[in-house]
Amino acid sequence: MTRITLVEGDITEQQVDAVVNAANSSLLGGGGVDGAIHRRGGPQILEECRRLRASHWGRGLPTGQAVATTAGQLPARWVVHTVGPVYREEEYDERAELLASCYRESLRVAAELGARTVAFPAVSAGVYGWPLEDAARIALATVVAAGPGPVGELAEVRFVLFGAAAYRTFEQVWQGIESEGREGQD
Ligand code: AR6
Repeated sequence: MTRITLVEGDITEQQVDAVVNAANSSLLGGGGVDGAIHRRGGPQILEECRRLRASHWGRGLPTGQAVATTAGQLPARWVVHTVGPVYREEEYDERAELLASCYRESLRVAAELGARTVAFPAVSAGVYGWPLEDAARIALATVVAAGPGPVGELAEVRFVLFGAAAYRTFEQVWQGIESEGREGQD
């Protein structure tokens, strides 16, 4: 069974096998989580990202996909870079599917590497403008639905929320999902 946990904190400090980066298609860095990961992880991560751009991902990593590099000097072993969609109400369905894909693909890549513990930020919920509560619902529901496939081999999927408000939002959404699950069993 995979444990799903929520913590308030900084993803760059997590003692897990893989941390997920909310990157952009260029894979060459940015602000938010991406900036923090490259800053704390050091230049090795960017070197590997450049190699990915020079080889398989010449046109950049498409939205909804995921790819791994070293985690450099972070406590983790790997960074799994994924590209979330920019929020756009008019194209909600397609983009929500891409956001779900970020979680599924990141879990698949992490499981393939042999990771047992994975930490996620709230992908797309910062610069990319996705409303936090909805981002939380998609994130949690997708990870729950992904088991017992790739997630079955993972001991823990941890959501690392930046700030008390983000943590509370995830916690409320998670309680809702858990109580629906319990009702479903009755
Ligand atoms: N640890 C955990 N969560 C964090 C941290 C951290 N150190 N820093 C920010 N957050 P964002 P996006 C939260 O903007 O919306 C970058 O420039 C933040 O409060 O990092 O997917 C990339 O290069 C928010 O809840 O990612 C892309 O261009 C969540 O992480 C673009 O931003 C995601 O915010 C991606 O935008």
